[in-house]
Amino acid sequence: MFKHVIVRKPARSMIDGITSAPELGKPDYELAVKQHDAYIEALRSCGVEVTELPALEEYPDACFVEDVAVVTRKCAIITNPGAASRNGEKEHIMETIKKFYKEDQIEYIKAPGTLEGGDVMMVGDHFYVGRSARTNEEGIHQFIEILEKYGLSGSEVTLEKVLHLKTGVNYLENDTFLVSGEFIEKEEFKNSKLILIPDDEAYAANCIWVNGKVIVPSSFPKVAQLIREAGYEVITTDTSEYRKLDGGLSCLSLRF
Ligand code: CIR
Repeated sequence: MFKHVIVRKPARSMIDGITSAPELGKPDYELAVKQHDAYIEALRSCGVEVTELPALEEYPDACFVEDVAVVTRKCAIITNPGAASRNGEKEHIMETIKKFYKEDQIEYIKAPGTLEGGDVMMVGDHFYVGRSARTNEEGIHQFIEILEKYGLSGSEVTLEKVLHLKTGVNYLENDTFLVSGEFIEKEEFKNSKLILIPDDEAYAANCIWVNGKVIVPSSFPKVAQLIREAGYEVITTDTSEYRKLDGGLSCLSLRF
């Protein structure tokens, strides 16, 4: 069960955020704020307390707060984002993390290690880490060492086609994974229950399980239906403006 969620309001500068899909156009800031408010409401309806941090104009991508920390039931790990324009975001999450974790439960990924939270998928006490353009071998090594210190474990997952691990695979508890594209055949997930994401709804592989309910991006009816058929209550919320920056539902919050 999750009790707390941390989000960060989008900044007006988000129109200059990193994107691999400029053809989708620039985000509409006003609409992005409305979608963010609705996202917070969706989370609250799952019974969590939401801490909303102020926008950071100097960091266009800072609303994707998931990337700067990994929050576990034993410790919090401040990451070292691999995207140069995002690296400084980590300094702005520490104060909030310190409200929830004691000093000796807070760890740091250090250069030359890089790691972004979007590459980390929590499955109980095990953490899968994607080795991506943003998360390197040294970052993964440090991360697993930290986990082991707290009696947790981690393992690397290779990825080739997506930005972050959770762009393509997400855990819905109950030994159930949402898998798309390159993750459908991965050894790691083969023996679990898999919900296969159709290629034309690949963006919706990034859904979040929150206390028994699953938040799904709107306009992906096939995925919503598959998740309902798997027995979950589905809440939909629109993330169209974040999609323009390669961001999905998980990227917008830290859940713990
Ligand atoms: C970036 O490229 O860093 C942002 N535009 C999107 C980050 C998405 N975050 C995530 O998948 N956890």
